[in-house]
Amino acid sequence: MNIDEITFYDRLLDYHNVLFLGHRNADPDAVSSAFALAEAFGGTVGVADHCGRVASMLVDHLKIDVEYAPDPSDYDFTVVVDTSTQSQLNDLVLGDYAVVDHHSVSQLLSGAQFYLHRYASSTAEIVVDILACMDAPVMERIALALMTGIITDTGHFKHAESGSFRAIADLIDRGGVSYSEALDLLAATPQDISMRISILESVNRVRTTMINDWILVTSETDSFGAAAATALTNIGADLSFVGMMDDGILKVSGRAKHDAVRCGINLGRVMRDVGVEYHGSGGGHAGAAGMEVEVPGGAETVLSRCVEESCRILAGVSRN
Ligand SMILES: [Mn+2]
Repeated sequence: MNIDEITFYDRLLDYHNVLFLGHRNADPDAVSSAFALAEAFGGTVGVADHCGRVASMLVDHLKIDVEYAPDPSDYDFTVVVDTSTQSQLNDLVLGDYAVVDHHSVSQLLSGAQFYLHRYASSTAEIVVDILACMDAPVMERIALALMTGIITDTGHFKHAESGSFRAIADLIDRGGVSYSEALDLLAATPQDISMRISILESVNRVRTTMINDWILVTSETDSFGAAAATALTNIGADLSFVGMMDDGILKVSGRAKHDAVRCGINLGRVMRDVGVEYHGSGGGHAGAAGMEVEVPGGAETVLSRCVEESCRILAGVSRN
């Protein structure tokens, strides 16, 4: 049964010894949602296996007590947060449980005692509403945690809805924290040094093609190809294709700026078509896609084909 915030609060008061459980490789949205609810209702914060890089930093910095891979049968009730499928919980067996989630399709709802499920850019935004209707005080640590959940799940507000900004404003007012504190917290996340080196080296190997006013680039790297492709579009390319050779298999990551997608680029299709040409496979979204092909000769010809295909689409289009 889908219920509203106030009913969720009422129903949850019936339970003691509650586990608030986030998905595997937990992100700040999952950890902060579980943490805020556990503090407000009393209970334990758990994640299905471990925390991801940013969430780990959050847990250390805010000194959040987390149970890793807890056994739900040790608790009277579990509230699963920010999780839409059983596979995201690995093989944890849920007893009686509720769900708080924002994913559009959620397979866990049918087995839940009750759930609070609605479309939002982050689960943290739903949690902010629960705290508001409880009239619970929002401690500084909780406000900071939830803000990082919202910031990261919205891609630093690129995919934010009006509710994301309202929730942030609410946390600033009620938590007595500033937005810049949340940004500082996120900036403190150590970046993987090998990733940074891979990205920097991929920049060094860039080959540039221009058509009309579009800039297309290709590059190669040994690892972190997707991160390198994203970085290249962030520093000026409209389209980027980064190849990674591994044992005769070439993996290509492609990224396109919003403008290029608006003008007809669909990298999912480009990757699929070029992938088929080389007897491999490819696909994905219009702005982010990948391909895997077997090429004995190296990456360059395949990357050039990706550029050629994209140029064919962009040939008659200028961005204005
Ligand atoms: Mn989320």
